[in-house]
Amino acid sequence: MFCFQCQETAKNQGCTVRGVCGKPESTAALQDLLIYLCKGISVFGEKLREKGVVDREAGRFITKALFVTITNAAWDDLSITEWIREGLKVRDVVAKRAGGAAGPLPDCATWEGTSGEDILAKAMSDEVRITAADDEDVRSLRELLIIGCKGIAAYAEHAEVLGFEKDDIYGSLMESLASTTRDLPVDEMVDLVMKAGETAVKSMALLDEANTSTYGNPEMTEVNLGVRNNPGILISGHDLKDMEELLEQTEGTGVDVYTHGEMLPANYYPAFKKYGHFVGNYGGSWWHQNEEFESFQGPVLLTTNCLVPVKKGNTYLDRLFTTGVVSYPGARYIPARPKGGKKDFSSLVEAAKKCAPPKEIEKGKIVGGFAHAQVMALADKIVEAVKSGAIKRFVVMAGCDGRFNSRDYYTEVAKNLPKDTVILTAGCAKYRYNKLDLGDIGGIPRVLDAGQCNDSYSLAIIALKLKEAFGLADINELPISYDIAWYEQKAVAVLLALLSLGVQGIRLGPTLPAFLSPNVAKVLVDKFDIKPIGTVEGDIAAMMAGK
Ligand code: SF4
Ligand code: SF3
Repeated sequence: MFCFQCQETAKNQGCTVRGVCGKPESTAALQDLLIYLCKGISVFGEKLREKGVVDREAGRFITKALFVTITNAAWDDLSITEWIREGLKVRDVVAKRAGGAAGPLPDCATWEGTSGEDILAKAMSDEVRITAADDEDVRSLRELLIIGCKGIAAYAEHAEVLGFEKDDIYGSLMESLASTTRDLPVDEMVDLVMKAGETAVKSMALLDEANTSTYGNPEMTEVNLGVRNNPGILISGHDLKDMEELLEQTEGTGVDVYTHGEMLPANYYPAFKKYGHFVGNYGGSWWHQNEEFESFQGPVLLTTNCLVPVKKGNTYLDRLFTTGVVSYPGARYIPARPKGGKKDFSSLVEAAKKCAPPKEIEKGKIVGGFAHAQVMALADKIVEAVKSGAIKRFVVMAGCDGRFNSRDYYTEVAKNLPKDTVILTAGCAKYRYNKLDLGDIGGIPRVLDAGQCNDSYSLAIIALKLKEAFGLADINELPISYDIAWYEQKAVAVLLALLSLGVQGIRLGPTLPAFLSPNVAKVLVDKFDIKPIGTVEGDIAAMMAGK
């Protein structure tokens, strides 16, 4: 196997035996094959696009399939094999629509396999992997593009679930994937990566529109961290449609609902806040789940990443449920909603009724809900605070959390930033500092949480609106620094989106991605002044000096 898609990859080079995340070789190989197949579908999708047609079914399949390959989502080889079988059918349909082959086709567009053995044998062959390209810069640019596409796909999939789709997002995913089957000049590959940044902005904007028009604008909210004395269901991941249906189906059953990890921002939406049995948030970011799912004592539902392997000795596997792109051997899977219908979460409710209430692990409240509409409602106050000097600087610290101690950096930056700074955050990176008491500036909390990682879009909108409010020509003239933490592939899409919006000088940590070859890293440094994080003191001093 070879996988270097996340920040925790072995030796910051690549996982070759088993993932640091726990991903076994067969799972990694099947995920590679699923991507390979998406490239094959895209080859035909491109032929259709030349005729001015975007195949929506193919677009939908590709968004889901790429999402399946995101870190910490799909762990069940049987389930990934089913996705591959489904992909082969989708490819056949698109190939027919495209009028079959004109000219030679790459292997990803033609190979066939039906039995589990055929599929696994193909998955284990080297040709399906990114390492099939010898040149490290080619490999790096292709991987950067595919990884960016995974993040775009995840956000596009969430929007699609809510009925929001754009052909140009699907088209751009197919263009990107098909491009990796051809030998292209480096400049063209760099252009495709930049274009993926634009598509990332579009997909986050679309998801923002989908979320806010369906559930209302997130609003400033105090989220309860304690527990009540009823059985509960814990919901994690990013899928708000699952949240909606779970809340509906648990109402009046005597079962409470709590969020975990990246589902915390569900607490900020008016459509969810109205439920009396929606108690609050339980625990921290994804990598604490082995302890926190254990002490929760009730059913746990993973709607998307991050699900990590259940530690030996833990007892929650028989109350672990997955849905959507998530799968785990031994966990119960909630099937997709039938057309026009809803998912059926009754098995979770029944399981919850037999469980003890959650054990309390903390008390108190945290504040969040500062997506663009809420921040703009406070705009006068914020602009005034900047003009008077009460707020000297904003530091965007969005992104992911992760297991490594090196991420203490972000806690220390938050603690040591001068008191006249405000942290803008989104994504599970926030758990490194969202429970610290950092105070407020004239009633404006010093940590403004916009929501999930995709709500980094809100932070970009806020920056663009502040640029207008201050009458500046360039977003980089604002008193804003970017100190971004990444772990999985959505954060890469967010990064490409920020670059496409013209943001310069982003600090990225805790390490630069292993999939950036020295030459590709140099392009990003020269073009966008991206830099790795340094020391806490050094970085704070540099950021406060506008560097
Ligand atoms: Fe390694 Fe990360 Fe890939 Fe898991 S997802 S195999 S930790 S690079
Ligand atoms: Fe976190 Fe997995 Fe990336 Fe949506 S839940 S940010 S790591």
